[in-house]
Amino acid sequence: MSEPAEPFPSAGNAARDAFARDGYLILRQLAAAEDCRRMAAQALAALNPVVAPAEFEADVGYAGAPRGRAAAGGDTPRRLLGAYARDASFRGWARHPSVARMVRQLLGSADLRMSQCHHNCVMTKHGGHSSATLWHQDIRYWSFDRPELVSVWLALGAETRANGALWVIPGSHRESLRRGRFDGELFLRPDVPDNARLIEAAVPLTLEPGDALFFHCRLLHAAGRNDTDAVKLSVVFTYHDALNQPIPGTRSAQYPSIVV
Ligand SMILES: O=C(O)CCC(=O)C(=O)O
Repeated sequence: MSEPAEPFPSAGNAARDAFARDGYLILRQLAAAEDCRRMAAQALAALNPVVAPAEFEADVGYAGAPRGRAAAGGDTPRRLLGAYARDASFRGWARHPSVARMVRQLLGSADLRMSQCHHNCVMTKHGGHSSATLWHQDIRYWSFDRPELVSVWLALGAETRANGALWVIPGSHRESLRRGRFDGELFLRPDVPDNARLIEAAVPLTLEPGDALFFHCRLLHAAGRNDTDAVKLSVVFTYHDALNQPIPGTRSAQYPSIVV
């Protein structure tokens, strides 16, 4: 795994302050081009035929998703799961010193862990049959002592509004949101006026290959469909401090976290 082309920018107060204020931070060109190519090649090779474990468009239950695997587009792979176990290129990125150093600083962690239970995947958003992802916080289905986890989303190719890039609501990780603002699946209800006001502040994120987005597990985010012909590939891993433990018996505790 190569070191980034540019010396890693130290997460000084400015970066930490920006993350604390906005709930996310983008570091441009953090991953080397060669590492991105290796990960993309691995992901593409695992798409046809699909190498398990994977999640399909029919499984996600998002707005507009096909109703079953037999429906048109239902068997389109949406996520290649278990990325860490798939190839050394993913393991190298997950534990890359640049990633680890930044996440440690953002979480104030001296003993960092990577969850094998959440994200740990390659998002494979295909043109044609991809569904939109509504506004949500990742922590909604996660169970830890404290809602203090950071995910790192690495773009292996360009991410734009046309191919279904992420949108975020800056600062939303600091909002205290009552249960009634979310629907049964814990997506933000756009019909609630306070939510509509929040959503007005949303910004689209444009990423180039090698750009890494660090985001808080409470940050509200959403994403569009991929309306291009090319699959969009993004690698996502999630980190927590060793003292912020998954709750025993929950999905968050299904597999041990990896020491970073
Ligand atoms: O559809 C997307 O690209 C976003 C996925 C996402 O937000 C998630 O898995 O938490």
